[in-house]
Amino acid sequence: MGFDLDEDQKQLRDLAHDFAEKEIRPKAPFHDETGDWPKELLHKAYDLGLVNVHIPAEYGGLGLGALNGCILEEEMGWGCTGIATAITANSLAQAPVILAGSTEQKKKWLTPFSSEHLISAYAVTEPGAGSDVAAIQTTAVRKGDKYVLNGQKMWITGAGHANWFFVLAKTDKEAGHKGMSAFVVPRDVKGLSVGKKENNMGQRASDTRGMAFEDVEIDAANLLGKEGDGFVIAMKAFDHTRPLVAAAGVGLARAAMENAVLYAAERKAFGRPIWQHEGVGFMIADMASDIEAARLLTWKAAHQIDNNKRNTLNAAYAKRFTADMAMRVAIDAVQVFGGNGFNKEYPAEKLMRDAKIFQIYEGTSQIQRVIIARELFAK
Ligand code: CO8
Ligand code: FAD
Repeated sequence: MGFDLDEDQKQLRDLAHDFAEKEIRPKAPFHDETGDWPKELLHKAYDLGLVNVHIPAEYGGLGLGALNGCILEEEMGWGCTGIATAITANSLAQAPVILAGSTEQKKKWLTPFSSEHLISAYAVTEPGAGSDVAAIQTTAVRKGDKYVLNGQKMWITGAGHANWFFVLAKTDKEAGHKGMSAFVVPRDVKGLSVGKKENNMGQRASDTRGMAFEDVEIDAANLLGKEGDGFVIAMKAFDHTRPLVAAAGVGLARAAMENAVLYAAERKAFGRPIWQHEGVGFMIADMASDIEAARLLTWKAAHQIDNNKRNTLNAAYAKRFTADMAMRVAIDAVQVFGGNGFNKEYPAEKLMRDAKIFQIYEGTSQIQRVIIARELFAK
């Protein structure tokens, strides 16, 4: 792998950048302020082919590799990570079906995305268990050719608009992570209810909700893999999606740095542009070099997927480093802007609020360190 993008990748980057600049950025403040779901933007992204990009060609998708997905994601994250999350959440829910679904299941659940703008959501976290996935309480009990689901999910991105959900549930409550199974649950089933949109600190364009399952019956054919495979399916999906999330974090940090550079060149204190004061210039130098480092980690984790190598360790490196880096860069951008950094008329404030979630969702920064330490000591 070289460090230069090929012509196709440059085109992809430019397409996504153009969309981010001309469509996402102008509307981002409105969606941040109101929390309105960016339906029109999602439709436009769909029409441009920027959504569902990882669905294999034989199921009607673009079959885009992980590295290309990261290139796309960085640009959309540069535009607005709230809107980028709303757009990309489909990929997270689709990943387990791509990885573990049978041909029939892939045809049934993935192919419709090619002809219609549909939404899918990934429902693993519960009110009582987020980091500790094996501690979830939702159950799925086999009854003839059906499974009956009971339980609750929390913080599910896109839940208010999803046509179907990837759901992790326990088919054997006594067997820990080996008793977990993975299902596709259509939205229109009896007993499934979705809560109100949560009023979050950042990424407010994205939709996050709780869900409840009360004697929800689904076809047994919606089980992905075998009973007991669910935990590993969910983990393998994270290996694929953590680099994408990291790429969006790189995009956010890049936006914060660019704003800081422009401001620090313009704003004067003590008779010179503030970047010429070492305290400010060094902050921006750190931003720039950390962004480069984060992108390289992210691309390496993606490159491993594209070369059929297990990337658990590198996905965790990328997610941890990028999340912490994006938060640090966004905080420093506020500092560069001084009082204006604390004000909603300037861009740094929103970027700082949006950055925080990178250290929480798709596995917190602590959990990434847990994974890194385990992987290192397992060797
Ligand atoms: N690949 C294959 N197998 C794996 C993997 C993997 N990556 N990880 C673990 N396993 C296997 C282990 O080898 C082990 O196998 P065995 O039973 O044979 O020994 C088994 O799974 C159990 O593994 P662990 O002992 O490591 O399991 P633990 O219970 O200790 O927990 C974790 C492991 C890593 C802490 C796990 O619980 C975890 O990842 N927690 C974080 C949860 C998380 O990331 N949640 C995110 C929810 S989704 C979300 O936030 C979406 C945000 C919206 C984003 C939208 C844009 C895309
Ligand atoms: P907890 O697990 O209770 O953790 C609380 C604190 O303890 C954290 O700081 C954590 O790092 C720390 N901690 C826990 N265990 C350890 C440990 N072993 N070592 C060190 N520190 C530890 N989930 C989905 O399934 N699908 C989604 O689409 C989705 N989207 C989300 C969108 C948003 C906006 C938010 C806020 C969350 C979303 N989540 C989603 C859930 C998200 O993945 C969880 O919030 C996250 O994994 C943390 O789980 P928790 O909130 O239960 O925190």
